[in-house]
Amino acid sequence: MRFAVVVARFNEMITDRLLEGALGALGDHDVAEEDIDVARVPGSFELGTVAMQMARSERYSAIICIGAVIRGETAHFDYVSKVAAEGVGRIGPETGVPAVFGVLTTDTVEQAMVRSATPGSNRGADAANAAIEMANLRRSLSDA
Ligand code: INI
Repeated sequence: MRFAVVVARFNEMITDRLLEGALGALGDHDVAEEDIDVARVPGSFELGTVAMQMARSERYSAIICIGAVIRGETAHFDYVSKVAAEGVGRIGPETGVPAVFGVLTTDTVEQAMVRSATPGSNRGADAANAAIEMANLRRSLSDA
């Protein structure tokens, strides 16, 4: 199985921790490094575009999307998180390739730190585990 990981650079301190968690979980399931491609995008707003292109390439068993949208003071949070969720959410139904949402949406940096801890509760690892589960399910259903 091959996996793509699309990572937003915005809030990189957090998304690096989520990426580390995702790669750790893939490694724990014996996914080899050469079977993982990592693509970086400017922010969570752009995740869906690149993840869709990677899904359509038919090279991947699943796509893992990683980002961190932190509310702060502006309405930007609502626009970015909505586009990120809708963009990633379309990919599975439209292409048949599972795309999972490893995007934190938090009020504060502190909350994002807690949800990207390693070891601990790491949303990137959770997303990778969901991707593996979906990839296995897709394979078993197409074998049936
Ligand atoms: N992108 C994020 O991934 N997280 C954020 O919290 C964020 N905020 O708050 O602005 C953010 N903005 C950038 C956005 O994703 C796009 O890269 C940018 O608007 C260019 O399209």
